[in-house]
Amino acid sequence: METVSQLLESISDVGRDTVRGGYSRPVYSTAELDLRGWFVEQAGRRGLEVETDRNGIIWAWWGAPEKGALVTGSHLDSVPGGGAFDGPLGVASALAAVDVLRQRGVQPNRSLAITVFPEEEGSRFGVACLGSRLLTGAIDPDKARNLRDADGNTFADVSRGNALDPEHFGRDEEALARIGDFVELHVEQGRGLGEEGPAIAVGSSILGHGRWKLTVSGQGNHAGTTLMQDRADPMVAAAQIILAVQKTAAAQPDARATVGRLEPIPGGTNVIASRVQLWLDVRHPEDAVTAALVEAIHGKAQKIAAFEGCSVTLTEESYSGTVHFDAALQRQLENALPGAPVLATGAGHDAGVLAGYVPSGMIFVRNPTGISHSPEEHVEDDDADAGAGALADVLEGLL
Ligand code: HGY
Ligand code: MN
Ligand code: MN
Ligand code: MN
Repeated sequence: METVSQLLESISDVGRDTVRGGYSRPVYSTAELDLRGWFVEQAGRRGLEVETDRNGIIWAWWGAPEKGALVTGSHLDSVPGGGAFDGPLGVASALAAVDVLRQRGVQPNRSLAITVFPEEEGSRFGVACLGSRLLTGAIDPDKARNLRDADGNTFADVSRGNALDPEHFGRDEEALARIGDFVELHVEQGRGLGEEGPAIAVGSSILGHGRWKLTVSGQGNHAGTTLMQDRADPMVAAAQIILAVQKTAAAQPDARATVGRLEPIPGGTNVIASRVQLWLDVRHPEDAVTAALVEAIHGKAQKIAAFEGCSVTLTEESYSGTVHFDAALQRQLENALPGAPVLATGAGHDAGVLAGYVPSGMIFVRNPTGISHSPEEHVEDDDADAGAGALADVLEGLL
């Protein structure tokens, strides 16, 4: 029986990013497809029946596919330069938990499925939790089909290239009915679990979060022939906007706002950009406050752009309101894990999308660095195994 660490070790060379460090495993990239292949092979070794649904979600069944099953899973795609655990820890722990349950001689009263959701990070097509949003109908299939990656490929075309028919994307009543309860194990991505004390926590809520794109348009020109006073440089406006984002969020308790991605166009060293795209990630427990923050940022951006002789547009890419997990299921998780702290998370998850449709819950495993979406994300071997044991305890109580 392999430990979680051994399972993760077996994929530790897949999708390494030698430029950024860490891992870059965009959905349907060679790396993520290799991880999908690894999962299918691991599931096959355990005699789990594997199928991929019309939205690209992989289901590995212990027992016949049926309504009201117990489902656990996570994702295999990553952010650019991400850590080894965000996503794969939940999938590897689910495989290890099946081994533990079988070793305990557990005879399930209902089928158990392990799921792998595509595009949880939204790193390639821009919308996070794209697979679970399609499954639940939380995103319009047409919008999903037309999402484009940085190379201009549509999600429809890339999905078609992976044996899916994008015309079948959308809410899947039959698949949703199969989820009686959903539990996701995930690496803790903040400092919620310190070095001392319990290594496992139970999730209670997910902070509301959204993504917006700001496009600042100026006058593209030559870096050498354009006098400073004659410029309308969108990069100069963008720099001030990023500062305004930080100041606006820092002044609002519990708010978080980030510009993690910025693209000058055309992006030449000796070229004054004609426009700059910035992607904004704003989060707060209250949806109305998030909306007010975005409005304030947009207003400041318009003033800054005008001062620099530029203009700015803002478009919403995706939004998920604050989610509280199913109270009864959360209590069952707490009963199965006596002494485990209860943690609200600032990170989005497929469990958060599903929480709006089926009983959904999460458990978190200690990350001693408290850093995530970075190569520094870490889980100690013992804690990883404790996580699989905790997941087995939780699942046993629900089977
Ligand atoms: O962005 C998030 O919170 C998650 O990691 N997708
Ligand atoms: Mn993540
Ligand atoms: Mn994740
Ligand atoms: Mn020239």
